[in-house]
Amino acid sequence: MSITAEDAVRYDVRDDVAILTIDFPPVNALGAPMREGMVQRLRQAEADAAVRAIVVIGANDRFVAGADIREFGKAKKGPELVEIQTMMEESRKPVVCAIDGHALGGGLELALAAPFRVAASRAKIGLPEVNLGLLPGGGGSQRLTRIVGPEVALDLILEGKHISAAKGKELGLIDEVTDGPVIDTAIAFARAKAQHGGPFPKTIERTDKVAGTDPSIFKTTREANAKKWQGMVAPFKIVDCIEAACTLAPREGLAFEKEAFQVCLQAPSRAAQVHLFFAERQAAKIEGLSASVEPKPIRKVGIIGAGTMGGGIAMSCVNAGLPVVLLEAAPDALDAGMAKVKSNYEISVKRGSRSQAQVDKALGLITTTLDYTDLADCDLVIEAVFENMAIKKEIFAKLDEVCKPGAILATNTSALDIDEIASATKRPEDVIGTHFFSPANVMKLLENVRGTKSSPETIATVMAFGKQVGKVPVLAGNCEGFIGNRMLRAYGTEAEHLLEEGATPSSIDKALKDFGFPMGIFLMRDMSGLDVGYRMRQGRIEAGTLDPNAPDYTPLADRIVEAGRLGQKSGAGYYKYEGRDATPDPEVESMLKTIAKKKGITRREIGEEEIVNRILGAMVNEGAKILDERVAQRASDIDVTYAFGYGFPKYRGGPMFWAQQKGLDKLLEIIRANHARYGDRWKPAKLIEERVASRTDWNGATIEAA
Ligand code: 3H9
Repeated sequence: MSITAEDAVRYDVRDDVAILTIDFPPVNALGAPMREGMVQRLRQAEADAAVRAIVVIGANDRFVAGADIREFGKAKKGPELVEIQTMMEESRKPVVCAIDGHALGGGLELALAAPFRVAASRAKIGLPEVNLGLLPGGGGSQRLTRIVGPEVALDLILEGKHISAAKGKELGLIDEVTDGPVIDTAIAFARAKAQHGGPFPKTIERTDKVAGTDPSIFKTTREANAKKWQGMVAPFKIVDCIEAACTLAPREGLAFEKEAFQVCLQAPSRAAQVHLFFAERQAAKIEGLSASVEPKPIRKVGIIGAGTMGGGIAMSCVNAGLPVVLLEAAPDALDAGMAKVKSNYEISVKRGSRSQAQVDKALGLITTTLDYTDLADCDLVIEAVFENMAIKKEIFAKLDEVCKPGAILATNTSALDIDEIASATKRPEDVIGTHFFSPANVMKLLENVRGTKSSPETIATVMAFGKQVGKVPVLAGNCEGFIGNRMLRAYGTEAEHLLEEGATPSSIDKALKDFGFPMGIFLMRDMSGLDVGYRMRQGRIEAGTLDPNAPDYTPLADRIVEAGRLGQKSGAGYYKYEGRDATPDPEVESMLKTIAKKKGITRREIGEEEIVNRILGAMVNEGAKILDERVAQRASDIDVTYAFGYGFPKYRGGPMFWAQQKGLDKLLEIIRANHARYGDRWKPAKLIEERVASRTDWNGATIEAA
């Protein structure tokens, strides 16, 4: 149902104050009806002889969440934001924005153009456009900089920070903060301003915080971040705009920002980041789930295993205020685990990311135990011991005995069969995978893995739990490696073949880094340690699911570990190390030559383009198979998995989005050529063939001819 301008902004008068209430669900974004409504209502208030002051407020405890992201890339209808801002700035009656919830992006820009702002203490404000590949394009880079100065503006806008109302007041962005109803404070404030009379302040004309700015801060910022921002457009343009706020006259600065905003809007990185914004929200939704299924409340979490993963998961829970019972098999393991948790917290206090009081509160929520019966009243228990099916089954059998009926029993396995683990209990409907990523207290992804018998309620609960602890939950099906690690294997295998054919660990890592990954695959493997993967391969060989004599088997990883090279921790792996500094190692090169010779491969020079196309092509081909098998609910879930769990550059939108931008037809050509050349590991996924034949995208929508 479309919303009219009159409904999007309501008009009431309380004595002599007009109240403009923005009511444009879901988040009061600056969509066309809302902009039109604001223009109409401001005119009405201006013309209303009974009105001496104007208050703008958002309905449903929200102010305005910014531009309507759904409008990007479409023809613009209705008035521009700037028209509303000019009306508020030029009004003869004082305009007060009453910020009750979020004032973000264009929402804060709207408020900054009003002469006054009051906020509820729970309100959050910020200019997070950078996360969408954009910059504040409604005057935010100019007005905010003029209020807080360039140093603070660089920090707030480049990081896309949401700050509290109290912090906003400290910085001069908010005039008054209240714990009571913000509408009452705003009305009283507006009345006092009307009483006092104009002219009212215009933020855009302030110069006190920008005069005499040292221009070197902009150069230093660009240089310091050049690597981090590689491939992105918005952060560089943000620095330019903040500099413009310090050097140009108000209207010129606004014009400069408008032009820079257009550049960002057209950049492919904007489309990619907006795709991820919606993909992240979509990922939380479970297809086919009846609306009557409610997640169970999670008030206490049990964690089994105080190793790196268990400790990190415990930190995620207590950081969100959830009490944790941390269980280990032996006292020394428990002590070592808690020592690691404490040292992680000490580092965060030293860095200033947490206060000592916050850390004390978090640590106070952890109870340690060696006794399974202490898990009896937990709503959710997460097992995070090492990857051994027999041990996991033993643990789940014990949980079945001690946990209360209806408790969710979850495993943090990264690859093992959830159904087999569930079979150790008499309640497989309560069993599910909750796969965290290391370091679990930092990484955003939570890959929840549904077993064949996991109940809808169990699935809904772990998805809601993910949000509760600040993660980005994605739902995967039960297969070896689920979504993330199954694709990682395809990608790793291709990288290993490239090595045998003539690439080097450093040439592959460089190509991946240039593509935008924070680090290449071989450096990453060296960092995590090579022995775990080796043991897992040996297990698969013993179980008969992996054949080391198959022609496609790539033995370098085994040879490296067998030579005592376990990665960074042993001083050598795919690279050799001086501390943390990696350098290419001729010994690995000679291992590769031996392997290639044995396989009859003539090694050759391999360029970056081929490396990227082969690695990403293999990854997407596997992704399409995952999608076809319904292991992932939708292509965008795979993008979310990779962007939040595997370092896939967000400005490229994820592997499936990348493939679609490149053209599924072009990708299929590459896959077919590789299939002809390398055989079955490149067998094209049926889904890609179908999509190309029907000229549709991953979602089945028709692709318009270019
Ligand atoms: C900008 O402002 C550019 C300007 O500088 C230029 C001006 C000229 N538009 O997150 P939720 C939808 S760029 C359209 O689950 P929460 C969202 O997709 C913008 N839709 O809720 C979801 O839909 P669905 C700068 C939007 O309570 C529903 O609302 N602003 C928008 O957890 C609920 O969202 C931002 O970057 C939007 N702007 O969190 C803020 N925002 O139900 C982006 C949300 O169909 N928004 N939706 O899945 C947010 O950060 C969060 O949504 C917010 C609420 C914190 C507001």
